[in-house]
Amino acid sequence: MNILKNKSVASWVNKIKEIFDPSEVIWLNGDVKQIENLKENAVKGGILFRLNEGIMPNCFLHRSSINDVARSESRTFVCCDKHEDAGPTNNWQKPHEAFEKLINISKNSYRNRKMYVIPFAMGPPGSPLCKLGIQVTDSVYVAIMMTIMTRLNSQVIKKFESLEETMCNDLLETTSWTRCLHASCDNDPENRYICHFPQSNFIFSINSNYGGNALLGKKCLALRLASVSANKEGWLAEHMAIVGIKRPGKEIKYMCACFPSGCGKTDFAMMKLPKSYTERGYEVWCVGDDIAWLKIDSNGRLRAINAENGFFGACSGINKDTNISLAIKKNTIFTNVMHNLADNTVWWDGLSKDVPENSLNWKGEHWEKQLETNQKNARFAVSAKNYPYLSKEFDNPEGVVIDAIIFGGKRKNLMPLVAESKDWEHGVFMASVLSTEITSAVDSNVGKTRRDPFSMLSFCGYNMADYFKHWLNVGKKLVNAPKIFHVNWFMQDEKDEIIWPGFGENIRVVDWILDRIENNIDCKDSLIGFLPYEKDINTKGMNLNEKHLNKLLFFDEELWDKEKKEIKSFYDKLNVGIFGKYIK
Ligand code: SAT
Ligand code: MN
Repeated sequence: MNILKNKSVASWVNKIKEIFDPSEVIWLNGDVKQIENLKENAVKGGILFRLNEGIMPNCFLHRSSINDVARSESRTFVCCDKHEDAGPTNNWQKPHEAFEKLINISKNSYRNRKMYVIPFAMGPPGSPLCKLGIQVTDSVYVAIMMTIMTRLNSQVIKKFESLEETMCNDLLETTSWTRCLHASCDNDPENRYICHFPQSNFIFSINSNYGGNALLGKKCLALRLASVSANKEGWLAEHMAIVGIKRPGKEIKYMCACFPSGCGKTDFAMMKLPKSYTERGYEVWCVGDDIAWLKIDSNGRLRAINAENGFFGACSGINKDTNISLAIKKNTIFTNVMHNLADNTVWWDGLSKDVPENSLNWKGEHWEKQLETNQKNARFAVSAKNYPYLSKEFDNPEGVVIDAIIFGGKRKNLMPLVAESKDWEHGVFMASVLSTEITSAVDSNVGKTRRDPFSMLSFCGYNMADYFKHWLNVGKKLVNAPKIFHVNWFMQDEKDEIIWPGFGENIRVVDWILDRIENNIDCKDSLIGFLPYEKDINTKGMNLNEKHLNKLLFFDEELWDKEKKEIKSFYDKLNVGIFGKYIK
């Protein structure tokens, strides 16, 4: 096998080598031994710490630079010829100007460093939606994380070989595979840029090694660039989990779930059912937790694949009673968690009641009780295959048929526990105004709502108003379109306490959704969509009184009148000229 048979790959990598001047070039091929070597070298270089082999086999801890702990939205750009193509929700720069600026900052920055070349696929290699990319980076941490989060194996390399490609002469020329150029530089936030060039199928990211800024197959390729292609080609690249639900005596039904961050998307994807449900034979299978690519099949049905190969999740709140904890017992890279020196393991908020006494915080300093912050955006990265309840359809190149799409935000009132959209268009409208209440005490906007359409505000690579239209167009082509639902797990009572317990108990709402899909039950009509009758939500074994249930299933039209005003001004900012009938 020789990937260099592909002329565009060979010429591009050569050019990058000339400009960045590394001491050595290392081609990754997915070989287990090679990855072990990389980890070993990272340990020697102090980039990774090997954790307790007996308790957490093949697990490592990494600490980031202290100013490189999150996605940098203000430094993220869509670089296309016309500003209006990026739309009002994206930062924009002219492609040549951005490219020159980044090259000037980063050229020669691989000097005395190794350059890792990572050929990867997003989506199963046999899938019609599969996309190929090559990431080049000087960070061994980023290279190792890429081997977890993307598909990297001999099948992928064969696909590169079989492409008939010519030389890549100009670095802004387009190629059929995505060029992902990453340089750590000196992690300087003032010179940090994450630039997307949709016309060139190219991503250029410098001065950050953080997940979404540096693992360029993820948000950059699989959402921002892919959403642009999807708009042109008639499919969907979405910020959604994919979950299969098995009910007793029935086939597994698959649904997509779309919740803005902090609303429990990963918990939903890896839902742990209450005992009363598992005893009756209910099962939940995870296909994906973050990014879904959806395509209309030859029968006019929507099918979804998970674009990724692993999970890059937040650790906070994970404890031994969650299903997620089963995925991260081995083969996991932890970033910015606490290091428990007593047994060389890791710790984060919520893992157990007390912070371990003898431990280092995320910066590697000895933890002292008076220090509040001990971890920073603590994360895990692990291959999907590590999760015991991964769906057997995970590698299915055709994907799974989607019967429902569930959108949900965090609202203390207004939005009922669950509402079924009246039709596709109404569902798209509801998703376009998806919103969460800002609860973080550090944010000066506390109490206000943040609108995050389709939870894609940070990830749609083109004009958001065109994105809504694209969703409407896809709906027109579907036969038996998935039903669209809106959920709200966060409604509060008069004492400001959240009424619904959430987590595994959400199966009770999913049950109603499946009953609606199967036409088993009736519903109430309302302005916001079809609502459940109280009797159709199973509350057996729950501590929920009738008053609370009524509140959860009630739609307040007075509040909605106020909301409509907000939506109008939001649409004005986005230049959305459709959906007028819903906000009259
Ligand atoms: O880095 S990711 O974008 O994958 C996760 C996050 O920070 O939201
Ligand atoms: Mn995400």
